[in-house]
Amino acid sequence: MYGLVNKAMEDLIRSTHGDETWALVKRKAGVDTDVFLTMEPYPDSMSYGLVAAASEVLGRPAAELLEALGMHWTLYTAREGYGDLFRLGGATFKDFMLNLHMLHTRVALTFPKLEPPSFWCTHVTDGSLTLHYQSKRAGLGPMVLGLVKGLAIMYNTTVTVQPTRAREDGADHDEFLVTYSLP
Ligand code: 1MF
Repeated sequence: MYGLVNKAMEDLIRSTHGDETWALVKRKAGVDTDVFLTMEPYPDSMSYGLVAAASEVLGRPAAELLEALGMHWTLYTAREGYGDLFRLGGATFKDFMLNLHMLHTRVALTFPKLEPPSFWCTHVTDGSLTLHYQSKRAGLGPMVLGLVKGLAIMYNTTVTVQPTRAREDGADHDEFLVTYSLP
């Protein structure tokens, strides 16, 4: 994954637990990269390793950290200069959900090493939708939960999100029931 993902994780852990803890996490994960480069692709195993190490160091389940990382991602990327992406994504939370796939297709055109997941929506009403998420990467469902919650904050919308089908339970892909109150 692009260095931007590891940087978001670094920013989250350093801001909540400090520089020392982050140094420990990196050491435990066997990562000796000093500075992650935003535009450089890194092996997925490095990001998974960092999450596993953080889980050990902080004594919190990996799923909880992934959710926190997802929430942080929207705020972090918006702050780090990808705000245009969010403007492109739509004026409301619901529009953004509907545009998620287009957005990744757009980013992937410019950054050929991006391996974007697929997102699509069904059962779309004024107050709810089913979000479908399919990825070549396993185990990142909890991150998607956090991503949706982060977007809710960004769009100042009250949102609930519940996993309804999971790949780890044998489903073909992950599904979430998302409800929202229009701002
Ligand atoms: O393959 C990748 O490197 C990759 C990196 C980030 C693929 C996807 C993403 C974004 N995605 C992270 C979870 C991935 C889960 C999976 O692979 O199964 C979050 C997607 C998302 C979901 C809900 C709401 C918003 C979301 O993201 C918006 C977004 C998407 C992509 C970027 C920023 C915001 C992005 C921008 C530049 C990137 C990488 C991602 O990398 C750069 C940066 C500078 C120069 C070149 C590339």
